[in-house]
Amino acid sequence: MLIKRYVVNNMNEAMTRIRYELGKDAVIISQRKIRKPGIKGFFSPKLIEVTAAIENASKKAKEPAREQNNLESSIESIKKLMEKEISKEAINPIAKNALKNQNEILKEIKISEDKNEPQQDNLLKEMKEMKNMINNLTKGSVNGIEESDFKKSLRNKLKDNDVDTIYIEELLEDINDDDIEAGSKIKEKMKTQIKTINQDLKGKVVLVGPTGVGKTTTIAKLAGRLALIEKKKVGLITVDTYRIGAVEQLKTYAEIMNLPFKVVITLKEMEEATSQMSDCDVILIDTTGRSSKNSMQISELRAFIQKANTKNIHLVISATTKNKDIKPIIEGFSVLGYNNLIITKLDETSVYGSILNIAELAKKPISYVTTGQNVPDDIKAFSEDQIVKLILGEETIC
Ligand SMILES: Nc1nc2c(ncn2[C@@H]2O[C@H](COP(=O)(O)OP(=O)(O)OP(=O)(O)O)[C@@H](O)[C@H]2O)c(=O)[nH]1
Ligand SMILES: [Mg+2]
Repeated sequence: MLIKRYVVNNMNEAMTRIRYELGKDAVIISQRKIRKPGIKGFFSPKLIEVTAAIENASKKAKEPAREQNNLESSIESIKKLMEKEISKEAINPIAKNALKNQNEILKEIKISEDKNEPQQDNLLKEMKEMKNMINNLTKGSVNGIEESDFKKSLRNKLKDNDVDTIYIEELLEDINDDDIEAGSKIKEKMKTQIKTINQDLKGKVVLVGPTGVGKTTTIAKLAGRLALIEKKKVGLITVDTYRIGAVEQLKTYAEIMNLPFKVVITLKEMEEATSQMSDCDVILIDTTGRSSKNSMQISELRAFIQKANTKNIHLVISATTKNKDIKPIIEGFSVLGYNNLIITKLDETSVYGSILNIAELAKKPISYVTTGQNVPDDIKAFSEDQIVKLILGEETIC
């Protein structure tokens, strides 16, 4: 008995192929719906896997004239198949070599055919082997191309999205080529690497981070949301006395929103300011942008944060930060004991792998992301799912 498995788009296709290859006596022994392997499978129509069998597979071989015809048509169809395969742009080198060898075999067969050598049996055997090989090759190469291309394309996609190589390999390590769950597995793994936190801000909240990442703007956005939308009592403090105009920036927002505002220059003033605002539901504390390389400045900042006496510290970092700059920032600011991340300027980039790199290195949850300069609108508490979709290019920031 000869049993063969076909993966087809519909039953018509299956019947045609089965009749052609196994003859009219073949019977279908099973059929089931399957998906294409890989992430593409999720978005493609289902395929049908049909298994057919023929009771006496050698019957046809006992009919020489018919077999000769079959042989000729097989050679033709194999040649066509091979031409088609070879012309495929994305064919992998292993498949290409195998097909080249097949071509050689075909040539030999053709020569012996031309010489009319009495090698029918050998020829038939060789043909059968070759057909099987081609079948496997075609099957394997289609899947191979698709799957390795799928894995390759996923790797490239993550690379293009600036995900660090080390995390790409981590994401792909458990993914098999024929893994129909690949897409969801990658997403789930990403969700273990990126955590978000949807918190109800209260008490003293400090924002720290490198210069120009959007700390002050983010404080203004948060103040707007908390005071104007959530109707909370909000106080603003800035220890930003370093940059000319920095105080004015937050002061302006405080005035527009009619919020209490204090400038803190000394450690003592920090204590005083926070106790004067003790009736506020939330006190948002803005800090001077610092270079993570300047440990003196960071230590100075640490002293202010200690005085503020809070554990609610957010590291603000831009999504546009170059990969190699992320680590020094994450590590440089770690002495401040930040426990959340705010990732800014998502609107300034079209690739979001940096978010994964930041989250992986910091091992802290993302509390907010900011998506533009508008106060108070351009701030969001994204879910893990939304961030993963951004990184995979399934969602964009409009
Ligand atoms: N495109 C875009 N720009 C932003 C975003 N957040 C802040 N900005 C802009 O970034 C610039 C710097 O913002 P600031 O809030 O002053 O940054 P900072 O971190 O307080 O800067 P320093 O106090 O100097 O360290 C301003 O022009 C902001 O409007 C954002 O989410 N997207
Ligand atoms: Mg500032």
